[in-house]
Amino acid sequence: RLSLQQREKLATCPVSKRLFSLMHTKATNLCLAIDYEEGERILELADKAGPFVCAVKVHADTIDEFNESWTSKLVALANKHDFLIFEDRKFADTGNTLSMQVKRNAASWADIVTVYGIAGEKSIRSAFQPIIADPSTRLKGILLIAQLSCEGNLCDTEYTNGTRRIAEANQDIVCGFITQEKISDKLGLIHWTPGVSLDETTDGKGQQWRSVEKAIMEQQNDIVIVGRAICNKTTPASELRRYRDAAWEALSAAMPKH
Ligand code: UP6
Repeated sequence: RLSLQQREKLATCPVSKRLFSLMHTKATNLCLAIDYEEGERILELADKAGPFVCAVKVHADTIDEFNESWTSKLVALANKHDFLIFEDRKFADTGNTLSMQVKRNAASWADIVTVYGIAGEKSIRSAFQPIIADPSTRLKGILLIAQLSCEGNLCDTEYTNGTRRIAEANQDIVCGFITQEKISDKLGLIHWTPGVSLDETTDGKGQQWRSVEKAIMEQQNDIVIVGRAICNKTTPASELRRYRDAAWEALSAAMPKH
């Protein structure tokens, strides 16, 4: 692997350049998935987590009292701690609809959103390129969902390969992938992986968790996305440190020293 600074030079998506730089500066490749329903609780944990994470991931459509006042508080925390705001909306539709959905639901407050590759390159590019190029919108990159962590999911090899091709051909707007393993050799693209826990292997609802070490060293992902393994513990602060350290140690071991 190359260093984060070398990869920053190769990246063309604006959010990826920023992300490589802040990962290096803050020494973290941990993304915290805060799936609480109470908006205030999310903000409290995001403030505590700020120094340990490169991104905070939310699902806007699961949050009580989700509104502009809440998003402006989250943006203030992201600016204070220098982390990305990740709205995990998992968009999948025709280009015109995608564009309308993104403008209304995410572009003004999220740095990055997830999108399925299923609708194809033209729909994705026509919706996201103008939004990402607009200096007045916060959104500066998308993550294509290449693989899912849940048992029995329908992302087969053909879908994953098609999604990889869309990402590689649109690196000005695509930051990288949601995936279980490294799928592209393009070093400007970033592999983000959910399904990570150091204590449990399943939630009994289809989710499959594996260790940080497996996700980064064996499956060669860059960023781990950790949710309940941190957020549902009685002491999230100590878990944040534990997961940040484990993930950073694994990534550092795989990178050149200079
Ligand atoms: N997520 C997955 N797997 C995927 C894609 N996304 O778990 O393949 C999302 C979930 C959740 C988070 O929607 O917000 O990542 C994982 O949370 P957990 O660690 O609590 O399971």
